[in-house]
Amino acid sequence: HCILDVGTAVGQLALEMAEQNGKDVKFGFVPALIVIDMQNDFVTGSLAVPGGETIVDNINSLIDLPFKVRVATRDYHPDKHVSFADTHKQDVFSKKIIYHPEDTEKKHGIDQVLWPVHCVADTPGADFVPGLNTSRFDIVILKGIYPDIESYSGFRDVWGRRETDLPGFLREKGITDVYFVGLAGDFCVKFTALDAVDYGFRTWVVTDAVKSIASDDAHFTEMESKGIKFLNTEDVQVAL
Ligand code: VGL
Ligand code: ZN
Repeated sequence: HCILDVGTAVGQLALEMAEQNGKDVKFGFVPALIVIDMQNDFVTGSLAVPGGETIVDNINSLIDLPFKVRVATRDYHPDKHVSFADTHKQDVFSKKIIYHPEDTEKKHGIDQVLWPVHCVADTPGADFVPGLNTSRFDIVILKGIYPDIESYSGFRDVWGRRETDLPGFLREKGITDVYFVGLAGDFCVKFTALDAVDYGFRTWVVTDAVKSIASDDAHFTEMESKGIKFLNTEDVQVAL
């Protein structure tokens, strides 16, 4: 199953992407669905993404398509996580320079956006949203699990130092194409999708199964400039 049909618009796009990538052309078509952070806190909780509940149906219908694997990520933080404003006693949505906990010299500081407390391990806010069909996930990747390290991407932390099990899992399954859905389009979806390109996968974002915290426009342009392609749920149904 899952032979790429170059006669379709989506098939043509995949060919274009393969050509753009040059050295990294992947033959065949072995698609994975990656469902990002469909958790209570991002839908109805402390960091609710506008319209988050409206994408559950599209995601469920995608889950039933013949993907080789279905992956879910969960944001899963200890209760004094570095990304929480409360941890630093500052206002939410401000920034702080953070340094990697293992560095002795403080020279690799990066901006850390400070968020409300969200997706604390073992709390209902970190659970999958009700109504999401979780029964077919082949693997669930937890991220942001270390107190001092932020992780927007499902592949690795913001420092790029420690990988999750996701890269190895996708390689082991022979995946060529990854399709992203979930929350939030301008954070975890974007950073995981950008990493997917770096890891050599043809990368697709299903726009009617993604919602963002702020406006999509700038973020989608950034993704597009890295070779990520956009389509909607119906296009994926045709492609698969
Ligand atoms: C996310 C902000 C903080 C996300 C996670 O899933 O997009 N956003 N942690
Ligand atoms: Zn988080």
